[in-house]
Amino acid sequence: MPIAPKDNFLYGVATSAAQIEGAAWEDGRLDSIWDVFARKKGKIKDRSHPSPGCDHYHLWQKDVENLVWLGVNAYRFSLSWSRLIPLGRGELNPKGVSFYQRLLAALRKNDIRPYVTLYHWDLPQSLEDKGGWTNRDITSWFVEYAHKVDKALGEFIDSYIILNEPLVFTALGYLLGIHAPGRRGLANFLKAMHHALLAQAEAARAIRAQNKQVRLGTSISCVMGYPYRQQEKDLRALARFDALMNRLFVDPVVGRGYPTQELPVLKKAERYFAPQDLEKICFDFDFWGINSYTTKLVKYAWYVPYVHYREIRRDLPRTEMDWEIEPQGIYDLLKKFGSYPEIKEILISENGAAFYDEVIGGKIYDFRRINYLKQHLAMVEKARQEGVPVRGYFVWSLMDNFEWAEGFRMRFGLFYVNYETKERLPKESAWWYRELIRGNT
Ligand code: IFM
Repeated sequence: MPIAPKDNFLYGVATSAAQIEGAAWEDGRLDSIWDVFARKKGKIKDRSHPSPGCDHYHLWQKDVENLVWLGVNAYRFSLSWSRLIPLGRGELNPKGVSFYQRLLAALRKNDIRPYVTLYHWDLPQSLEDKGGWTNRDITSWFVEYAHKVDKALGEFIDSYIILNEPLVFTALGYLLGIHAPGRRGLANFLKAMHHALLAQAEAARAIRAQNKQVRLGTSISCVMGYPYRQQEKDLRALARFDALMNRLFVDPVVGRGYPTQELPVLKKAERYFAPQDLEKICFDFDFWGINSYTTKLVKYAWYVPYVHYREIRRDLPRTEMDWEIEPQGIYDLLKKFGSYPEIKEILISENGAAFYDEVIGGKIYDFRRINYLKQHLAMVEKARQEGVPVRGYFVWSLMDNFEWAEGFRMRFGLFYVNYETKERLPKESAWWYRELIRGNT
């Protein structure tokens, strides 16, 4: 059963600046780490560059019209730090501010609540040149950015999402080097992880101090894991997987500390702690955003350093990203986080699927995406009926966009984007979501 709008449920869609805006060097914007990373050979699988994006910077009015057509009551998007403060520090760029003011005003006029992500992976390159997330000073850079943004835009914003998926940008960007800025090594990761948590809480406190109305949350990437066998070794492997994939950026924030029992390697981060850091990384968020796409089967593996587990491929349907489709995962995650007394409210801040989409006679028959969304929403509703405080659901994504290291070839959108003409076409899933929101499905 769809959730009736009268239940005050948010039906939204989500995007991020670096993935859709384009206009990379226009009106004062300067390079983010993704602009620099994507220029390096072999980093983006389809050899594309994020700079053209979907040209949302120029076509934003069309995109707001599409939001209105869909009937969503919330839109999650991110601010580009490099557009607002091109060198990362200093004065706000008036043209950048004006762009977001116009967008926010249009959303308000159409009764669409903005959920504004402050940081969705696009650090200004000049800050990366100073060490980026591995430099402890990022805490004050980020607070300064948050403070200025909120002064300029806060009156139009209902809710902030402070960070998007800190595990992904610290692990892929600073440990494995497969995302920007392409750095590697455990020490880099541990520093980036700790500084991201510090910056997150300090920025949230800075906003709270000057803006009492706004609601504050943050979004984490989550993957529900299941044991290969019901045996001690696999169950312990699963606990390590869960500590890394789901708890690492939650437990320290709610005052439970880093999950060092499961992952002793995290103790190595202590050398980067200053007194009171464990208190400083705590913040009592109004809501938590859960981004959930897939699940994993986990098996003990002694030879994998630090985590001692590996993932086993299951015979399940998969998306174009090769992610297994198992809707039960989103339900289990909701039950898991719903049982944290420190978590007051949950949003599914991302859920969606990439499939190969083809335009046939002006239409895109993406029935696999419709099924995916339907099945996941049903699980969200089940959890909600069982008392989990889940208050909203955001489809990733409003439109096809730059899927990071995959480039533009992975299409997650409800709207198909023709990258030659930048034309947006509603896929069948967009029509379906629209009907669902109207209560007709
Ligand atoms: O496109 C990304 C988004 O930027 C963060 N969460 C996962 C999505 C799909 O990979």
